Amino acid sequence: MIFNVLTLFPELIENSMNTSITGRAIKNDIIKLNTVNIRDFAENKHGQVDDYPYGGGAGMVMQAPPVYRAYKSIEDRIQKENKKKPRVIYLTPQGKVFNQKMAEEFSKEEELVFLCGHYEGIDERVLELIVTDNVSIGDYVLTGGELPALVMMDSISRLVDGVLNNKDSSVYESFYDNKLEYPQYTRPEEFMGMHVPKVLLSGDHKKVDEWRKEESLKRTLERRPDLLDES
Ligand code: 6GU
Repeated sequence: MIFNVLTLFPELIENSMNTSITGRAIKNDIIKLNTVNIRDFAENKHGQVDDYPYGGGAGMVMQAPPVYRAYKSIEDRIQKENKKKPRVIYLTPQGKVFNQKMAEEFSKEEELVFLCGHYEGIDERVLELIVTDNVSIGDYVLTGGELPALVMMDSISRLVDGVLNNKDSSVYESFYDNKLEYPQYTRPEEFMGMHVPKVLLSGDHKKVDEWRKEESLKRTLERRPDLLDES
């Protein structure tokens, strides 16, 4: 999987992605991160890439030409490699709300492009030209698309073969089968007078499995009953 990120803040993307599990996957060449600084494609020597909105109003708008040229630098490379045009994801609160099913779908692509906007957004014409998917990470407002892109890349990465090892196993987890994860315990067996559920110490794998399934369902009913309607 190659993640291409068009952004004004490449160091934010790189610092985060080079940390922890995604960082290990990048080191091991299982995923690749390619950040493209939109400012490098500015027309003027000051590197300005935004301007006042036509029609007036608050804030600044990112200009179409630098965004287009930055995107084109990725597309040209992909075309040379005889690969198909990648999906281009624009991070916007106006997009479809991201979920696990979308993460699974995106993880099947061999390459993705994330477009991160700032200020009051990006000139609509370049969006029309290059964006294939508008995605939001929830109903609240952020200052830019970088954190949403990082959220998406994190969740997509862990679905890519070889990113997780046994120790960070992904079989039983929240949203596996649209259910929340069961509670987990580790040593010590007693903490502040609270004990680990006896069944987990029993060594009876069948009983443990049953207990976990039950807790999973109980927890989902209590905390996220909306998930059960979806499945
Ligand atoms: Cl994807 N972008 C921005 N700027 N704000 C958001 C968002 C995205 N998703 C939720 N809020």
